[in-house]
Amino acid sequence: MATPSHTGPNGSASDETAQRTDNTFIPALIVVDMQEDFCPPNGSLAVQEGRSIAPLINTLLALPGLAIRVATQDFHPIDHISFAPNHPAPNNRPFESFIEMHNPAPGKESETKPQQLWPVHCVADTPGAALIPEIDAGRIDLYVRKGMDARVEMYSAFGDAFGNIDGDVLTRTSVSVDLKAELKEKGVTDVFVVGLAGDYCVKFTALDAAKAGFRSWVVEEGTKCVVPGEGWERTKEELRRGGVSVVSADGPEVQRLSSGK
Ligand code: VGL
Ligand code: ZN
Repeated sequence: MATPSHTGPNGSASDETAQRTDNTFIPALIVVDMQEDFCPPNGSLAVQEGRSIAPLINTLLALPGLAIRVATQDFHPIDHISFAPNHPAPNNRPFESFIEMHNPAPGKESETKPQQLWPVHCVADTPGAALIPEIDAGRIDLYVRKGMDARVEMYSAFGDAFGNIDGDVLTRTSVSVDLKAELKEKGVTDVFVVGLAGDYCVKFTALDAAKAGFRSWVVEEGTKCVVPGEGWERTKEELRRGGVSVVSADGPEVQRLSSGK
């Protein structure tokens, strides 16, 4: 067979390899979950200093080299599996308790994962799910609402906790947009991720961007964590292991977004 060694049987590996190795630079910015419920002073799951990153995020949103600017919203039904009050005591303490979650994909129900419980947050169509007004929403090209299937957690904007992705039947009930398909359609090569929370939705979105074949970057000053300090240090190690680079807003990678070159 004359098949080149980097080409997978279905051709997908060659697509992704090509994107990583050529010099094309078509960057996207993903602004993750800059919502009232994740921000002080009133958010039900407020991340320390969460609101303080809005000015930097607006500076990034204004950079002319970006091909697409995406905002995600955690957008849960009131009976969502991650809400502590939806489970019986005593194992229903927000932040502390874990329950067993089943993969809702047909035929995969025996697959389970531990799921951390949270205070009720970002309920669809409530003020807590709104983007904070400090974010320059006029720059957003595409909104992704996620976590809409009550049965499963979805930290990443690309797929749920079991990796159900690519616009399959299940994921369509959990997320409003097939983000990988939208970015590929625009020819995106590089994904820059900022927002809340660094140790949850930013982390899993950036890891999934790398898995989807994009170069993936997290801008460190553009995120805050549920567990700052040690939690962020652990997260950075996981990001590195997953092929994601953590960069500074002052560094050359972000500088490149000024020109798009
Ligand atoms: C998030 C916890 C629960 C996040 C979402 O946006 O990081 N964290 N749901
Ligand atoms: Zn959530």
